[in-house]
Amino acid sequence: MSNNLMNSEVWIGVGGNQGRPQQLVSDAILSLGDLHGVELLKQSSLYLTAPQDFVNQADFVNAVALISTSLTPMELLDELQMLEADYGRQRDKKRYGPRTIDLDVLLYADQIINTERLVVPHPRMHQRGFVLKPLAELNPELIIPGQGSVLELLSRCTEQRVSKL
Ligand code: A4P
Ligand code: MG
Repeated sequence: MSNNLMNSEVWIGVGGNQGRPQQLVSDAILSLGDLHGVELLKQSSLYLTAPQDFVNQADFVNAVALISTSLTPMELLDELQMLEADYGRQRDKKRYGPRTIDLDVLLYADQIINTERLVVPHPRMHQRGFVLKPLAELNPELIIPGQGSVLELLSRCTEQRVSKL
């Protein structure tokens, strides 16, 4: 049984651009709340976003969720990766393919984590409108440790297309 006093607030980034991404992103957020040791506190609107980094692919649907969890960061990563696998298998049971759902640990309370498997704050979140805009929707005061306020960081991403669905 989890002890509420031990729970940490964690921001999760959710994205996908295959299958029916709007449905899958909504479902994946609800699935977060079904995980043992996780409570879903808030979820942002869904956003249609231009692909970043690898631009030659379909638009993404992105959102963020705020959860409270008694899981350690590594336990949480394990659970997120299992959820990603579940959603990937739903899309195409015949073969492995690109994942339909990407679940990233954006922030874990105020922790700084630098291990081979897990880097928190997520190393690219501060440059990504598709993360910053939904974060700002839920908490415009939020600070990304070592980077600055979400609103200030978002003001540098104006060239990235991010529109509320
Ligand atoms: N890992 C390290 N830190 C973390 C963390 N904080 N959260 C490791 C989650 N995982 C973390 O991730 C690769 C490895 O990162 C994991 O095994 C884990 O141990 P992955 O999810 O398997 O692969 P990926 O997502 O393809 O790679 P990566 O580097 O995480 O890519 P990004 O940064 O997630 O970018 N454009 C739009 N518009 N919307 C998007 O959602 N997403 C990407 C993927 C690119 N462009 C996009 C979007
Ligand atoms: Mg990822």
